[in-house]
Amino acid sequence: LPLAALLGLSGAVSAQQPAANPAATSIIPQPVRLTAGRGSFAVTKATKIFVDPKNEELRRIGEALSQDIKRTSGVQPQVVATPAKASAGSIRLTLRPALDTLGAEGYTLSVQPAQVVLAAGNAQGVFRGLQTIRQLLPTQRTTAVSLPAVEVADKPRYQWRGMHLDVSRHFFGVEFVKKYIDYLALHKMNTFHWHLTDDQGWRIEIKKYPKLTSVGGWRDGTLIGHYTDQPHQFDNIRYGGFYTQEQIREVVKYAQERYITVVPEIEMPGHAVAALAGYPELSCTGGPFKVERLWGVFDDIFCAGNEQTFTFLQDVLTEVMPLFPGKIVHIGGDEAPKTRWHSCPKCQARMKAEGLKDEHELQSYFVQRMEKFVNSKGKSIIGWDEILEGGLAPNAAVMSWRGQEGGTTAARQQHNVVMTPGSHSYFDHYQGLPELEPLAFGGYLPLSKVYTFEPTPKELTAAEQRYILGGQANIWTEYIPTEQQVEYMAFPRMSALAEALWSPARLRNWPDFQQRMRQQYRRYEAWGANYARSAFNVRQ
Ligand code: TNX
Repeated sequence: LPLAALLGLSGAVSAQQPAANPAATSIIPQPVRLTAGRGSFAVTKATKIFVDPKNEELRRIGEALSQDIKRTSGVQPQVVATPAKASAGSIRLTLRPALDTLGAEGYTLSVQPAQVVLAAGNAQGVFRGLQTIRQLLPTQRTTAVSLPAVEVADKPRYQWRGMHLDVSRHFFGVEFVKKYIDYLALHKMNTFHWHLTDDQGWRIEIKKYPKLTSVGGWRDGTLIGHYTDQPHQFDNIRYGGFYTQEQIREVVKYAQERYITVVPEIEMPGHAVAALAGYPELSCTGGPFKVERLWGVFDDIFCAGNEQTFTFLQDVLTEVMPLFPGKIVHIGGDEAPKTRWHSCPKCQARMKAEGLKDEHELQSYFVQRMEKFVNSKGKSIIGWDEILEGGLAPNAAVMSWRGQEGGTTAARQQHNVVMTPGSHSYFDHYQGLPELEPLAFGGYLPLSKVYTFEPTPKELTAAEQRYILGGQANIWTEYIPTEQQVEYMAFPRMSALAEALWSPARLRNWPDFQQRMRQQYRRYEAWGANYARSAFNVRQ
């Protein structure tokens, strides 16, 4: 089979092949191999979507495609289970064991005037391929829907292609979170990192500790304007919200149906003020505390000298883990000042008893205890790169945010790594000239820079590079109070990120990407998504 050849390194790519229909050359992220053909496949009233019999997943994917076609044409193709080969004149979604060579998410797509065949080794691959078909559809309603002829063979470069969302600093309801997951799916992303707890709000119901949400889920107001050393002004409006466990399950199922893994983050030991507001006995001083209205890093964190802290966090994780079928739990670990631990007799006693030489080693002890617990339940942890300090827990993965150095160090220690450097993947930073942009978190991250994001450090050996699982962008929401603003910060940068993480590095081509983005902007319009025009207009 010329499969290897299809995916071979030498093939021509779309960028060099002009096609009649711009949609055919405007796939984002750029597929591994794409050849524009002649003519197009016309969708008519008679068009059917054939799926392998008795395959519920393919049927669901077929129904999704049918809905899409209905939205553009008004005609809703019927989804029918039929044996192979009956696909002439129609669209077929099918599993082919031979395509396992493309990995868990690879697929092939053949659009010819006579028929469309989307095939993969498993349903997940078919779902990724569905996103390519979606991009071939017209972005505006028309009675004459057709797909440009094209041959695609495709698979992702990285296995972790993630987007994070901070729902603590500002809260976003279930409906928006689902929409966000849809946006990820459309970009062939596969991981949603849900930042559920922080100083300004605890957002997940824990039945054993109701005050986490009844107290920790609400704050007395929010800072107005930028966090500076000027006197602070607050709006004094009670603000908050949280997800019930039932809602969490609903979101997780929604993500699962889109082959997206949800990684929950429960912050420890730092960024814990909202939790401490409900349970001040878990701090070193005993409190009292109020849910934070300011942004930043706070001295009061979970007390490492207090056995109750560990019992509490294990209880919390015992409720959290069964809600998320994914294997990985994010335990935070970032920005934990050691001020309180330093002046806490119980923490000092613990350090002495355990032979720990400083508070960094105490944090390492903390994380290792939590890791043991999580591992005992068949799951593993990931944490921000601070968890390297004082010694990495034996099975922990590292999320490298303070540049890529932490990730590089972790990979050398044979630990899995997700790269999410502030320099290339912080979507809370400005994407255009700050004078012309809505208030953001400082930093300047234009679209062109996201496009150059390279998760694999050159200085690693080939063996070490295998520990780089992929990359992710983070949307911290201190200055992002609305859903529209989340979309504005996400788009168009999510599209550049998707290509950096999915497409082979050798196909990265900024002018060609910009050209394809013209069609992508039309897609944003069709989705009803808000996006930054400024990213397109200012210096890149
Ligand atoms: C640092 S990134 C933080 C967050 C802030 C973010 C703002 C990280 C692990 N911690 O708490 O929201 O900067 O860019």
